[in-house]
Amino acid sequence: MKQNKIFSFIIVAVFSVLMFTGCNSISQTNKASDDPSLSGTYVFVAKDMQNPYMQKVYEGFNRACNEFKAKSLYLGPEAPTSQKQIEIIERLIELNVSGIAIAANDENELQPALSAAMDAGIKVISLDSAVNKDSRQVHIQQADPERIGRELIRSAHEIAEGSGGIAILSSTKQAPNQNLWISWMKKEINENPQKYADTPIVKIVYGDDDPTKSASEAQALAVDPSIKVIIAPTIIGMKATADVLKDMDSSIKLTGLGLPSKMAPFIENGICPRMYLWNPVDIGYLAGYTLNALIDNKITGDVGNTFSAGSLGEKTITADATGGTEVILGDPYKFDLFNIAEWKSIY
Ligand code: RAM
Repeated sequence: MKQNKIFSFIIVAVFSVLMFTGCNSISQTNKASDDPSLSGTYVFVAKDMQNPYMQKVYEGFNRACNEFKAKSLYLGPEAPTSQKQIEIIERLIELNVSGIAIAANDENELQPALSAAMDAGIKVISLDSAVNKDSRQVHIQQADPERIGRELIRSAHEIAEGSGGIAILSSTKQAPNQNLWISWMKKEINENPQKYADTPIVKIVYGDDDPTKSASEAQALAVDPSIKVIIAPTIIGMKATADVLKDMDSSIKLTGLGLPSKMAPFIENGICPRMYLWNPVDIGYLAGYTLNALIDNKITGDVGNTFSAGSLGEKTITADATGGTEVILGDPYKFDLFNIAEWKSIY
């Protein structure tokens, strides 16, 4: 394991130098003898590298790669922007990696770079936050987006006891996964106008998955008298909002998608009566095995393909809602006072 850590460090160091020495130096040294290629390497490109959720995804991705003895690399922007992800993808093409798994900061803007990667023979999947169907061979879907969106708004409605404004503190304005979940929240309300007549969505704000910006957005919501419940469909927004509501001794309640390890105190003190998530480590692990099946030509990414995903067992590729394909990890878990004690030490 130690050797693998050293190897990963060297790879990241090499990549960092190549990233910042500009394109010319890569093309000039791109000779067979001293080609700094990363061939054989599986890369997870995060929304942003600081996010603890993304680090847990990589933990699973790396575990899978160790099991089938492939090199893995963890990369991503400092802040969740699509431009930085494009730059990373372009470098990875030059470095001749074998596969890219990406949590996208935009559904469509990555398409030229990811299409170029696939044209160069690199296998491409998205996970957690999908690119459009033409930008990848398959998407790793943590759970049914419709189920996530509807569960979150129903939960907020129940916590509000049927009356009071609901605010959403999301990630970035372009985040494909959060925007899909929010669209299902709105659809649930639009399809049930009577039920939600007194619990409308009164505000949607964006914390950019930045703890500081999320906290300042939460402070503004906390003084809005029309708001009774906040939904944060991001683990960064959840933790930042919970801290603010506690510090301000607010009566506003919180639900959303949170890491049990970070949110346990707020479930125990009642600020967050319940929340949902899935295991991010399993997402990364499943992504690693999916890439491996593509790279080894065991699957093409088409509907009906089946493959072994290590300790997760046999998985089948199904149609997604956009005409593309996906592999679904499972159902979202609900975390509350009755089960948080067992989960807070797991992830
Ligand atoms: C943040 C990210 C990620 C999302 C989780 C719930 O970590 O926005 O994409 O899936 O929250």
